[in-house]
Amino acid sequence: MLKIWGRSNSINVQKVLWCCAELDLPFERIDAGMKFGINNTPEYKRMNPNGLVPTIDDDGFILWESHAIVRYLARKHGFGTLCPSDARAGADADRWMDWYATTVWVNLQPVFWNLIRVAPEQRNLKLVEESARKVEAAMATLDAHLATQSFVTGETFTMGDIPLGCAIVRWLNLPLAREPRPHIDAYYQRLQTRPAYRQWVNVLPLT
Ligand SMILES: N[C@@H](CCC(=O)N[C@@H](CS)C(=O)NCC(=O)O)C(=O)O
Repeated sequence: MLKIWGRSNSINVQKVLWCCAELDLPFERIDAGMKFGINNTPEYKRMNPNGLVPTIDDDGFILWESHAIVRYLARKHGFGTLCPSDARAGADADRWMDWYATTVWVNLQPVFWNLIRVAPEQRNLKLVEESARKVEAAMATLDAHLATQSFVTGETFTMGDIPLGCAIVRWLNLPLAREPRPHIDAYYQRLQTRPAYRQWVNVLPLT
Protein backbone atom coordinates (compact mmCIF):
# COMPACT_ATOMS: atom_id res chain seq x y z
CA MET A 1 0.00 0.00 0.00
CA LEU A 2 1.08 3.57 -0.66
CA LYS A 3 2.93 5.00 2.35
CA ILE A 4 2.95 8.74 3.09
CA TRP A 5 5.19 10.34 5.69
CA GLY A 6 4.02 13.67 7.07
CA ARG A 7 1.97 15.40 9.75
CA SER A 8 -1.55 16.17 8.58
CA ASN A 9 -1.42 19.91 9.34
CA SER A 10 1.44 20.48 6.86
CA ILE A 11 0.30 22.29 3.72
CA ASN A 12 2.56 20.14 1.58
CA VAL A 13 1.31 16.91 3.13
CA GLN A 14 -2.30 18.08 2.78
CA LYS A 15 -1.85 18.42 -1.00
CA VAL A 16 -0.94 14.72 -1.18
CA LEU A 17 -3.69 13.57 1.21
CA TRP A 18 -6.31 15.58 -0.67
CA CYS A 19 -5.06 14.15 -3.97
CA CYS A 20 -5.26 10.56 -2.65
CA ALA A 21 -8.76 11.14 -1.31
CA GLU A 22 -9.93 12.59 -4.65
CA LEU A 23 -8.54 9.45 -6.32
CA ASP A 24 -10.05 7.08 -3.70
CA LEU A 25 -6.55 5.76 -3.16
CA PRO A 26 -5.89 3.82 0.03
CA PHE A 27 -2.74 4.82 1.91
CA GLU A 28 -0.94 4.43 5.20
CA ARG A 29 0.17 7.74 6.75
CA ILE A 30 3.03 7.97 9.21
CA ASP A 31 3.12 11.15 11.32
CA ALA A 32 6.45 12.92 10.76
CA GLY A 33 7.76 16.46 11.04
CA MET A 34 7.75 19.07 13.84
CA LYS A 35 6.68 17.48 17.17
CA PHE A 36 6.58 13.99 15.62
CA GLY A 37 10.24 14.06 14.53
CA ILE A 38 11.31 11.18 12.24
CA ASN A 39 12.13 13.54 9.35
CA ASN A 40 15.66 14.20 10.62
CA THR A 41 16.61 10.58 11.27
CA PRO A 42 19.25 8.98 9.03
CA GLU A 43 16.66 6.42 7.84
CA TYR A 44 14.28 9.15 6.72
CA LYS A 45 17.04 11.21 5.16
CA ARG A 46 18.05 8.23 3.07
CA MET A 47 14.62 8.56 1.46
CA ASN A 48 14.45 12.34 1.49
CA PRO A 49 17.81 14.11 2.00
CA ASN A 50 15.98 17.41 2.61
CA GLY A 51 14.55 16.09 5.88
CA LEU A 52 11.16 17.56 4.94
CA VAL A 53 7.64 16.14 4.60
CA PRO A 54 5.94 14.73 2.59
CA THR A 55 7.71 11.67 1.23
CA ILE A 56 5.93 8.71 -0.34
CA ASP A 57 6.86 5.09 -0.92
CA ASP A 58 4.74 3.61 -3.70
CA ASP A 59 5.71 -0.04 -3.80
CA GLY A 60 9.41 0.80 -3.59
CA PHE A 61 9.25 4.03 -5.60
CA ILE A 62 10.33 6.82 -3.25
CA LEU A 63 9.31 10.36 -4.15
CA TRP A 64 9.46 13.75 -2.40
CA GLU A 65 8.35 17.28 -3.41
CA SER A 66 4.61 17.66 -2.93
CA HIS A 67 3.85 18.84 -6.47
CA ALA A 68 5.88 16.03 -8.03
CA ILE A 69 3.93 13.58 -5.83
CA VAL A 70 0.54 15.08 -6.76
CA ARG A 71 1.46 15.00 -10.45
CA TYR A 72 2.71 11.41 -10.20
CA LEU A 73 -0.39 10.10 -8.40
CA ALA A 74 -2.76 12.08 -10.62
CA ARG A 75 -1.03 10.83 -13.80
CA LYS A 76 -0.97 7.25 -12.52
CA HIS A 77 -4.52 7.03 -11.14
CA GLY A 78 -6.41 9.99 -12.57
CA PHE A 79 -5.17 10.50 -16.11
CA GLY A 80 -7.94 12.30 -17.98
CA THR A 81 -9.56 13.56 -14.78
CA LEU A 82 -7.34 14.95 -12.03
CA CYS A 83 -4.43 15.02 -14.50
CA PRO A 84 -5.68 16.48 -17.77
CA SER A 85 -4.78 14.26 -20.75
CA ASP A 86 -4.68 17.15 -23.20
CA ALA A 87 -1.19 18.72 -23.37
CA ARG A 88 -2.45 22.30 -23.14
CA ALA A 89 -4.85 21.59 -20.30
CA GLY A 90 -2.04 19.76 -18.48
CA ALA A 91 0.30 22.71 -18.95
CA ASP A 92 -2.42 25.00 -17.63
CA ALA A 93 -2.73 22.89 -14.45
CA ASP A 94 1.08 22.86 -14.11
CA ARG A 95 1.13 26.64 -14.55
CA TRP A 96 -1.21 27.26 -11.60
CA MET A 97 0.70 24.78 -9.44
CA ASP A 98 3.96 26.58 -10.22
CA TRP A 99 2.35 29.99 -9.74
CA TYR A 100 1.21 28.92 -6.28
CA ALA A 101 4.86 28.13 -5.43
CA THR A 102 6.55 31.15 -7.01
CA THR A 103 3.96 33.84 -6.30
CA VAL A 104 1.51 32.82 -3.57
CA TRP A 105 3.10 30.54 -0.98
CA VAL A 106 6.46 32.30 -1.02
CA ASN A 107 4.61 35.34 0.38
CA LEU A 108 1.82 33.62 2.28
CA GLN A 109 4.21 31.36 4.19
CA PRO A 110 5.74 34.16 6.33
CA VAL A 111 2.27 35.56 7.08
CA PHE A 112 0.92 32.16 8.07
CA TRP A 113 4.01 31.23 10.07
CA ASN A 114 4.12 34.48 12.05
CA LEU A 115 0.40 34.67 12.80
CA ILE A 116 -0.19 31.00 13.56
CA ARG A 117 3.06 29.41 14.72
CA VAL A 118 5.06 32.23 16.31
CA ALA A 119 4.27 33.55 19.82
CA PRO A 120 2.63 37.02 19.66
CA GLU A 121 5.62 38.81 21.24
CA GLN A 122 8.03 37.29 18.72
CA ARG A 123 6.07 38.02 15.53
CA ASN A 124 7.71 39.96 12.73
CA LEU A 125 4.76 42.19 11.93
CA LYS A 126 6.65 44.25 9.38
CA LEU A 127 7.32 41.09 7.38
CA VAL A 128 3.67 40.07 7.81
CA GLU A 129 2.50 43.41 6.42
CA GLU A 130 4.91 43.41 3.45
CA SER A 131 4.18 39.79 2.59
CA ALA A 132 0.41 40.18 2.99
CA ARG A 133 0.52 43.07 0.49
CA LYS A 134 2.18 40.78 -2.04
CA VAL A 135 -0.38 38.05 -1.37
CA GLU A 136 -3.16 40.60 -1.99
CA ALA A 137 -1.70 41.32 -5.42
CA ALA A 138 -1.63 37.60 -6.22
CA MET A 139 -5.20 37.17 -4.91
CA ALA A 140 -6.37 40.01 -7.17
CA THR A 141 -4.98 38.03 -10.12
CA LEU A 142 -6.63 34.80 -8.97
CA ASP A 143 -9.94 36.54 -8.25
CA ALA A 144 -10.03 38.01 -11.76
CA HIS A 145 -9.14 34.61 -13.24
CA LEU A 146 -11.95 32.88 -11.34
CA ALA A 147 -14.53 35.48 -12.42
CA THR A 148 -15.26 33.50 -15.57
CA GLN A 149 -14.62 29.89 -14.56
CA SER A 150 -15.27 27.52 -11.67
CA PHE A 151 -11.76 26.07 -11.28
CA VAL A 152 -8.29 27.25 -12.23
CA THR A 153 -8.15 25.33 -15.53
CA GLY A 154 -11.82 25.67 -16.48
CA GLU A 155 -15.08 24.07 -15.43
CA THR A 156 -13.65 20.89 -13.95
CA PHE A 157 -11.53 20.29 -10.88
CA THR A 158 -7.94 19.22 -11.64
CA MET A 159 -4.60 18.85 -9.86
CA GLY A 160 -4.07 22.54 -10.70
CA ASP A 161 -6.55 23.38 -7.93
CA ILE A 162 -4.81 21.39 -5.22
CA PRO A 163 -2.00 23.74 -4.10
CA LEU A 164 -4.15 26.86 -4.45
CA GLY A 165 -7.03 25.24 -2.56
CA CYS A 166 -4.61 24.55 0.31
CA ALA A 167 -3.42 28.17 0.23
CA ILE A 168 -6.93 29.65 0.08
CA VAL A 169 -8.15 28.05 3.31
CA ARG A 170 -5.15 29.55 5.08
CA TRP A 171 -5.44 33.00 3.51
CA LEU A 172 -9.18 33.32 4.21
CA ASN A 173 -8.89 32.14 7.80
CA LEU A 174 -5.90 34.18 8.95
CA PRO A 175 -6.62 37.01 11.40
CA LEU A 176 -5.96 39.73 8.80
CA ALA A 177 -7.75 42.50 6.96
CA ARG A 178 -8.31 41.40 3.35
CA GLU A 179 -9.73 43.03 0.24
CA PRO A 180 -13.11 41.61 -0.83
CA ARG A 181 -12.53 38.78 -3.36
CA PRO A 182 -15.98 37.46 -4.29
CA HIS A 183 -14.75 34.98 -6.88
CA ILE A 184 -12.21 33.47 -4.50
CA ASP A 185 -14.95 33.26 -1.84
CA ALA A 186 -17.15 31.38 -4.33
CA TYR A 187 -14.22 29.12 -5.26
CA TYR A 188 -13.65 28.34 -1.57
CA GLN A 189 -17.36 27.47 -1.19
CA ARG A 190 -17.10 25.23 -4.27
CA LEU A 191 -14.06 23.44 -2.86
CA GLN A 192 -15.90 22.87 0.41
CA THR A 193 -18.49 20.77 -1.41
CA ARG A 194 -15.71 18.20 -1.99
CA PRO A 195 -15.53 15.65 0.86
CA ALA A 196 -11.77 15.17 0.31
CA TYR A 197 -11.16 18.90 0.79
CA ARG A 198 -13.29 19.01 3.93
CA GLN A 199 -11.55 15.96 5.37
CA TRP A 200 -7.91 16.92 4.81
CA VAL A 201 -7.61 20.62 4.03
CA ASN A 202 -10.48 22.70 5.37
CA VAL A 203 -9.54 21.84 8.92
CA LEU A 204 -9.99 24.75 11.32
CA PRO A 205 -8.66 26.35 13.39
CA LEU A 206 -5.40 26.69 11.48
CA THR A 207 -2.43 25.12 13.26
N1 LIG B 1 9.05 21.91 -1.55
C1 LIG B 1 8.73 20.91 -0.56
C2 LIG B 1 8.64 21.62 0.78
C3 LIG B 1 8.44 20.64 1.92
C4 LIG B 1 8.35 21.37 3.25
O1 LIG B 1 8.79 22.53 3.40
N2 LIG B 1 7.78 20.70 4.25
C5 LIG B 1 7.67 21.27 5.58
C6 LIG B 1 6.23 21.11 6.08
S1 LIG B 1 5.04 22.02 5.13
C7 LIG B 1 8.54 20.50 6.54
O2 LIG B 1 8.85 19.36 6.34
N3 LIG B 1 8.94 21.17 7.64
C8 LIG B 1 9.69 20.53 8.69
C9 LIG B 1 8.82 19.84 9.68
O3 LIG B 1 7.59 19.73 9.51
O4 LIG B 1 9.37 19.38 10.68
C10 LIG B 1 7.41 20.22 -0.92
O5 LIG B 1 6.59 20.85 -1.62
O6 LIG B 1 7.22 19.05 -0.58
